[in-house]
Amino acid sequence: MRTDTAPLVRREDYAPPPFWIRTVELTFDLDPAKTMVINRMTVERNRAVPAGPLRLHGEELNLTRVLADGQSVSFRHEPGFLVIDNLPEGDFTLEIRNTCCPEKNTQLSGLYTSGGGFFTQCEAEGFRRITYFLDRPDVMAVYTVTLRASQAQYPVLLSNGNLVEQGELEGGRHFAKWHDPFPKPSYLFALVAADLVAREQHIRTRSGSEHLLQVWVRRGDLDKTEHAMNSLVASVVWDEARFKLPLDLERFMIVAVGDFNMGAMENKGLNIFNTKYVLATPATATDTDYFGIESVVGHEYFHNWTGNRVTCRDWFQLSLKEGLTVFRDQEFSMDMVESASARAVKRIEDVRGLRQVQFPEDAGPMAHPVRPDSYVEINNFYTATVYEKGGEVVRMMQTLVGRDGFARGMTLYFERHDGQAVTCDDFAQAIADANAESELARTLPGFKRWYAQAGTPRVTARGRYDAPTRTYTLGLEQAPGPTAGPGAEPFVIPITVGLIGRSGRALPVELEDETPSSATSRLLVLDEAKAFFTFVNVDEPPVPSLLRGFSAPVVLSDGLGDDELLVLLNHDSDPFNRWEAGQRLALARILAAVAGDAPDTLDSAFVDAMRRVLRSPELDAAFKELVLTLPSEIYVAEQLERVDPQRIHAVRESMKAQLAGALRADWEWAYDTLQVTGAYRPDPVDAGRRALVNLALSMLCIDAVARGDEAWPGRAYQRVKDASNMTDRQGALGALLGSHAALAKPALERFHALFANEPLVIDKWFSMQASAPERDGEVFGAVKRLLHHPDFSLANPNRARSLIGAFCMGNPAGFHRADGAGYAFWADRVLELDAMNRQLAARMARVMDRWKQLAEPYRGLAEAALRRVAAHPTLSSDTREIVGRALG
Ligand code: 0A1
Ligand code: ZN
Repeated sequence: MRTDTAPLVRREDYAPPPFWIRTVELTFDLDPAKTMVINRMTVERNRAVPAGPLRLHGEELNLTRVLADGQSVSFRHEPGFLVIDNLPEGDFTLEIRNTCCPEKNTQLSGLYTSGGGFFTQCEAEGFRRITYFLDRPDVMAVYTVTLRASQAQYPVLLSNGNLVEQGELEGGRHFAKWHDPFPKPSYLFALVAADLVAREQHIRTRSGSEHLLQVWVRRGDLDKTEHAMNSLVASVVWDEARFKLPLDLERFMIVAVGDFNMGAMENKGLNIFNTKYVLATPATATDTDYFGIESVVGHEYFHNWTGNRVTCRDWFQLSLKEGLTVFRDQEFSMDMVESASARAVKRIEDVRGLRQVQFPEDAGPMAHPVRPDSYVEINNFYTATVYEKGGEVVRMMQTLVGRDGFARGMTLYFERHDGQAVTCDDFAQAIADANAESELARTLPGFKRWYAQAGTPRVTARGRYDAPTRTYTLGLEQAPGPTAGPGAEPFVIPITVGLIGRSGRALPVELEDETPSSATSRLLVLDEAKAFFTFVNVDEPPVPSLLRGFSAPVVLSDGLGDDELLVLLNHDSDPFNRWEAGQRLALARILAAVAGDAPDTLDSAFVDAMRRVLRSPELDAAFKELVLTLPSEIYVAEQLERVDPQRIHAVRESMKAQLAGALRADWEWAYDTLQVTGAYRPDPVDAGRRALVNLALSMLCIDAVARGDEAWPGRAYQRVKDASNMTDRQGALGALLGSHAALAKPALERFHALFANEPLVIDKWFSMQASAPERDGEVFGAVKRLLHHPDFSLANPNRARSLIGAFCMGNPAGFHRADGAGYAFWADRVLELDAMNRQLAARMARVMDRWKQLAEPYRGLAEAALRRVAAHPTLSSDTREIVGRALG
């Protein structure tokens, strides 16, 4: 067990390994209490570095023997390592035998049991919990794996690559032998032994090769795998079409497991998934779940090239695979929809997520560059910065070289690096080299600062119109975010801009000395601290539409007032900025009321603008729902130096109630006219209508409860009982909870009774209660009671997240209590979790990242809770790193 003495690992200390492991033959005798592992490796000395002992990683293992070239050798243990000093000269074989105990593995890292089967999770450093190894991503080997287990209990035996042999053994046992022809790092190893069934599909790729796709689940879940399989087929087709990247194995498997720390894992040819991202039927999964499955299936599949064929040299390069693969899965989801509007909706949702999670991370104690410089526990760096900001960095590259140029860059990247373990620099270099004339190539050294400097840059824009010369001069200035560190240098910031006349006309965007063009949108590149751009042939004072499509992960301040924002909301041809204008109008009002500078009554200009959006015949329902949803409490808090979560909650709830009342007739119209009829289809058009109808229902319930009218809550209750799909059923239950309707209680009981045997739906049941708007401590009381509910278990990560995560992270007003009881609850749960699953505990600990921003009495109480956790004598290094940084 790692303890608080775990050392800091630094990027600058990277050194190549003194040995390579070229092949690995693993034999497992699977037993929940004592699994035996035989590990035969061929080892080569790395002659490029000085000779030294072989130091193999190992954690919670029992070693039974070590043979080098068939002879026993002496060895010693150091914390976390098996050290062998006297090895044969030259290359040799090494055989290690050890045991491990899967049923006691509550960390869910390494080999563990779940639902009566065996599963593995080796990223980032789980392989060392299975056997002794050079458990680092630059050591790539070819694996042959033999699994032996009871045939009755574990009829299905899977590992990476291709099945080469299987058969029966004595004593009711059987075996399967798998061979993966592609050299891979140990973190991509996987095995599964369980009683499972598969949905299968054969596909022929463009190049004519045949492949078998399988989605393995528990018996009884097969009817929930159609969408995952469709998503997998679509992913294979898309990667070949867009990037010419084919499926390279005869067989590609997805396996679903109910106990999993993360979303899913891209093990070569054997992806292991959290059930949440596999199982769906219209009755059990929402539209959001369906889209989540599509994107995670895509993400893991796309890793086959970006991560597996080309992997990371060291864990500091994690974004090499994660940022790039997030970008690819986002592009995939966008390419899956037909309309430009649906693409924009996806972009808005992605940016909303980035701002809600990554921006706060980048401003707080866990701020780190996309390519971090140091860590104690690498598992703590699977962050929104590495993933989502990393994805934005790749997106900016595509913006700077164009879509075709980016595809060319990808081709060069694979020509250069297929089969290698490389760095973020190698990737950026390949994209730039394939586009020698591009803005990326011109600015590459500066562009790479996105990998090196933390913090969200601030961009300030000021425009001046000159009527006599019909010119508009835009001044752009950048400043690094406060966490960028001393000496931060300017970023290379692509800013897509348009100019709009007061009547909504798109104006030309020609710069001085350019050949005239009819374009109404263009790219500016800000690569210095400050720059001016002069637009010509501008007939009227324009409203600038900057950072279209959110072309860079920055905070923009453009000084636009209400009138100008209304022009953008009503007329911008860029849907992202149209949505943004609406959010900014709302945000300005919330912030003014929170500060006490304005009453929390909404003005008619804002209400009318929202009504126009809701009633617009041109806009899609999905887009309307995004505009009409007020900025979240967390996003509001991020705009403030001192945060009073209760005040933010009160203001936002009051404004929601006003929008509910002022637009009552419009919500009724939306509810009545936009219902989706016919069979459930998880497509963006239907999903958008369901989202807007559900928003309308929740607004109508809020307004009705305030007026003492029972009709709308009655309708919502009816819908909980008889909705034909989970999106509508959950929407109706949410409307009752969100309006504090008396019918919420019987509706919850009904919901539970209907889905008592569906764990993923019971997760929703917990999380909806935990994230319901707080009033008089009712939600907190319910959460404490739910801890003792027979369905609750801290050991199952999905369930723990659905109650504790949903409350502590998703319910600011419930959690931040003036008596500090929310923080005490958090501390107790983190300590309980830490003793069984340190990765999960460390994630829950992140809730307190922004405690220093809190106003009193919250701040002092939060600090006390953090100190209590930090003082715990047996705290894991994972959680210690998080609370240590928070207390900083
Ligand atoms: N590479 C996976 C995510 C993942 C990372 C770590 C894990 O265990 C600590 C598990 C999964 C992905 O990006 O999907
Ligand atoms: Zn990933």
